[in-house]
Amino acid sequence: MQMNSKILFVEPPRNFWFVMGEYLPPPSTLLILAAYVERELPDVEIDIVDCQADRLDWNGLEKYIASTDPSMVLTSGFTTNAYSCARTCEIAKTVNEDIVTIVGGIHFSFTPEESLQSFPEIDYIVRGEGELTLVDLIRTILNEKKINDVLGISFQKNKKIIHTQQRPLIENLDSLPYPAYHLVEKNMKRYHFTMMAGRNTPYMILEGARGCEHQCSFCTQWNHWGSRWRTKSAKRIVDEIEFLNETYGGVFLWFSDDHMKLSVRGKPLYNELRQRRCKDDVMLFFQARIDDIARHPDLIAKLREVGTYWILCGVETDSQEILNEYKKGIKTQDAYEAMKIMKQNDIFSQAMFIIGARRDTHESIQRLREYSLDLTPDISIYTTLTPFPGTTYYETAKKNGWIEDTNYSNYDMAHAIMSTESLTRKEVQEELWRCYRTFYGSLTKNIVRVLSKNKLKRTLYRHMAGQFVLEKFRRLI
Ligand code: B12
Ligand code: SF4
Repeated sequence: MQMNSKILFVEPPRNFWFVMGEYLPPPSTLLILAAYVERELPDVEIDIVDCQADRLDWNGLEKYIASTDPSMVLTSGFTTNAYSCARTCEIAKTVNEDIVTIVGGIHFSFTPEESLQSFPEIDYIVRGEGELTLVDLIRTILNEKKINDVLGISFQKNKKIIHTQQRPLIENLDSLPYPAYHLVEKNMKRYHFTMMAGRNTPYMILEGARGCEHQCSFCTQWNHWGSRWRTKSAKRIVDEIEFLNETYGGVFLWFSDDHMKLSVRGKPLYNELRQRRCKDDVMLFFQARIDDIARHPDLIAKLREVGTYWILCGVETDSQEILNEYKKGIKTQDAYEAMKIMKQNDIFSQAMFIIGARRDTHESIQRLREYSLDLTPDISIYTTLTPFPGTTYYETAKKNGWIEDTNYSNYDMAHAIMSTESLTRKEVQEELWRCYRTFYGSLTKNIVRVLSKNKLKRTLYRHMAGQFVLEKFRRLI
């Protein structure tokens, strides 16, 4: 029987990250992939179901798949979402065992052997960059050609796991189409990030660059993207910003880029944006390294003029020794400079910290807490060192038997996964709670913050200082 050419991208029901409050993100990865398939395979019928936005639980998803009768079901997730991806495939197979199930993304790219063994409901794993491989795979399946010729996939055949050769990366990211927001247009009003931009501010994710040329030991991103940083041109990025703003009213725009690389893109982005009307309407969020910010105060001031509103940066720890161990390549002093520059330019500063390094003790984490207070970022997010598959840290931790919790649902950086040399996993979890309590629990500081003139700051502190976040962290102990 000839297979129909209907493919369904699924954003499955997921648990959200309670730390950042109430939000509903657009399924950015699926939109990026769907746009490419739509352009390259115009005869293929594409649908996206976003279970969060459509308020579908697992039963609802099953009914949706049954009623739309796709021949392929595709989904994406990172480590903490691995089981929800597998469950999506399982449900597709329950509806109709002939549905071909395809998954991709960081987690599956680094665990193809393990994932295919644990989840027989997954037919194909697309490793690494998805666009070209996915189009090749769909075409090959529909035309019943030889699967082994598709580069960059892993699958099982006759109980044997096959990994085809890695596919080379796309050289020109400008060649990619805009993400397919038109396929989720009915949900546009639902995508929001209350704490970061307000409940009614349209929230969209866009991609300017892929990868990173640094090699931090706890991070998957450089490895996933072949240790390279590739960017779209400034014109293309700004065209995309303008398009999202003018077509869908996107205001809070979140760059998915792992590394802003101001030294290369700061000036061209400013020059492009300053000529566009949308600069007065958008609220741009991006992630930058603290050394990059510290070295480019002029560019931060310029990017503020054209809508930059919130910057997230990985400060990680106060200990230079641990920073070196992480291969982070920054100096603790850079963080003071970066925070000062963001403050001077009235940009919301979000500092990320990691606790639970092997040599961490109660005292060293106390020092990290004091350092985080001393830096005075607008918001501090503390996380536990998490051995994500694909990181060099994971390899070390696995070899040394440090990984105590192998339940991937807990790999959300809020659960302690490992002990340290002197702290048990429970003690690391307690320390994490203490970090939040110290930063957000001070009554006097919070009264000042909650009375801030800035409405978003008030919302944020009310959320963080409120019992909800602290209580959630306490319950994890
Ligand atoms: C935006 C974002 C979010 C958004 C929501 C994302 C969403 N749409 O659901 C929010 C803010 C909610 C979020 C939350 C979290 N996030 Co987040 N997030 C990102 C970010 C910055 C961008 C995601 C994105 O759009 N990428 C762009 C796309 C194109 O890249 P991609 O997903 O890798 O997809 C490509 C390939 O991998 C492949 N592919 C991927 N999936 C599939 C599927 C198929 C079928 C195929 C064929 C191919 C394919 O093709 C794509 C195109 O080439 C990434 C960092 C990053 N740059 O990816 C972190 C990241 C994914 N988040 C991360 C984490 C840890 C989290 C949190 C757990 C905690 C936290 N600290 O934020 C929570 C978990 C929430 C939850 N329960 O799901 C980590 C994951 C690490 C890991 N290895 O698991 C990342 C990598 C950040 C980092 N630097 O470590 N996140
Ligand atoms: S943590 Fe940041 S700087 Fe380090 S490798 Fe990952 S993306 Fe690059």
